[in-house]
Amino acid sequence: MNSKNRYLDILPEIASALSGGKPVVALESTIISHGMPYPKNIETAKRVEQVVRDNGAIPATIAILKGRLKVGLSDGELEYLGKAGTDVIKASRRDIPFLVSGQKDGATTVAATMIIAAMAGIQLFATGGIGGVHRGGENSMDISADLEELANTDVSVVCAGIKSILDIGRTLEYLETVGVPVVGYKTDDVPAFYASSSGFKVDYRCDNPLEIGKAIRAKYDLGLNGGVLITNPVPQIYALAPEEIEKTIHDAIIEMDNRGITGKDTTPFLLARIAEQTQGESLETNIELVLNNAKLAADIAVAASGLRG
Ligand code: PSU
Ligand code: MN
Repeated sequence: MNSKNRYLDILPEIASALSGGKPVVALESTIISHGMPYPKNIETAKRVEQVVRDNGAIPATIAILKGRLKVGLSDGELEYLGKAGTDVIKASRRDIPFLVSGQKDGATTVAATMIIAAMAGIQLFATGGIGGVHRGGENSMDISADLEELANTDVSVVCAGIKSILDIGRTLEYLETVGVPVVGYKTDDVPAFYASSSGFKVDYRCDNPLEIGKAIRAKYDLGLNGGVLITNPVPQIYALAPEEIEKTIHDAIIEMDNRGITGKDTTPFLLARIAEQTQGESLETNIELVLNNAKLAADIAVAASGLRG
């Protein structure tokens, strides 16, 4: 047994899918604990898993529980994380060793989920939004560990683009520097999470899942470490008007600065504040875009499973 594997608990259904070369899609847990309020968070997590299944892949929601790296959660474990919310530690790369050695719980960010997915042999992961270079990041140096993880760990991530609580331009520059291709699914523009376009261009546009699967396969065959970032615009009917959301985000950032909120607390604060200010409209958009991403990730995983050999 690989020494990493002794820290991993992979649900039997997922382990057998992986050993049989069947498609598996990883899902994160910070989005459950810190990204959405209870009980919508748990309801959404379950719907996301169902969408993955309905599209022919096996879902693997990842978290750290009592120091164990969990690949696949029971309903009880999911409920626990959803109810505990921000009382659970938001776990990124730096947190994993201490949670494991201290037998603690952690909800995994994109970075930490990628690490654990890679240990389990999962190559594809669906979420809503990734972390990036924060606005003002040129001074604060607040750059999410998600970006370095995409640079180094062999897991590709489907997201709804770069949220404008971040500095979209600098986030894209950073990804370019560290060699992460940004793909647009059926779009030339990088989507902006709540809005379907940011005005920035993607590196590569792909119009079908197989094309994306082939590029990922080529990257790994060539030993080019790291992930591909697949950006998938929120369906138009659920998109929020850019001007409107921009104003809400702007006000939320001012409020955050006034309250002195920094570091890992910034994204959860902003998401909650924006949901409050839009009377839940942003939350509905957030839920719909995650479901949309889960479908695309499953489609890519299914297409990629046909490429093996
Ligand atoms: N964006 C969202 N919802 C989220 C997150 C980002 O729309 O829940 C979470 C993800 O887990 C992401 C993390 O990996 O926030 C990034 O946090 P930070 O910027 O502190 O690295
Ligand atoms: Mn940060």
